[in-house]
Amino acid sequence: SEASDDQKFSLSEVLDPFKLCLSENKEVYLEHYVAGWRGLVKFLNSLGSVFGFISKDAANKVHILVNYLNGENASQYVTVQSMVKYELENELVDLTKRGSHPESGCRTLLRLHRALRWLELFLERLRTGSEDSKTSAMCAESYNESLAQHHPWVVRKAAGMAFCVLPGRPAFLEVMNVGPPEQVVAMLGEALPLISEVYQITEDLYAQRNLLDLP
Ligand code: 1PW
Repeated sequence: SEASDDQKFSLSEVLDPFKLCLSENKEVYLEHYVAGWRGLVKFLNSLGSVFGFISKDAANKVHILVNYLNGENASQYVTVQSMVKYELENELVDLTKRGSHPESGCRTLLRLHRALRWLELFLERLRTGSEDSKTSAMCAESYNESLAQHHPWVVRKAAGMAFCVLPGRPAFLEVMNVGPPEQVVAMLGEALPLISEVYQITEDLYAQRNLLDLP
């Protein structure tokens, strides 16, 4: 709700949902995936207005997926696996060029999936970095290794400018609102393997189905 969005962000709002993402047979629950992204959007908003254009796009995509989760075909959208199966079998995905399904669950999730890799790389750098390491550089490096490859020049430029104003590591860890730095590092160490697994399972699924380049 809007009211809870005003409250202070805590890193657990991102990490807890990703911890709940995997079912027993390693399927990815869309509900928790989307909840993790909701937390992330809130986090990006707390970093200030320069992150607005970044969080706005992520928020739009979250919104699209929430509509599927609550829509008339909700039962098809329980896991990423069931979503992919359902949308492909019913020809609800534009496979080669944009057409009548510009907001399919598959292509929408793919954008968040690519961005999740950025997050994973960035949080790993944050976890292992020293007190004086530059978050702006860590953020830019992670971005260049992942999401940047999918962005046109103008977006890369704008993202680079946003990274520049990130606070130093101590202040950054404080914004995460978990406690002392050691505690943030411990929390990241616990959650990152799970984020990484969710990422890899989604990546394998999309690769198998030849969906990694959806327009
Ligand atoms: C501090 C750590 C930050 C990690 C969070 C990652 C947030 C990712 C959001 C990036 C959005 C950049 C601007 C939007 C670009 C869109 O064109 C692009 N969206 C994404 C998520 O890459 C592609 O979506 P589109 O245009 O094909 O609908």
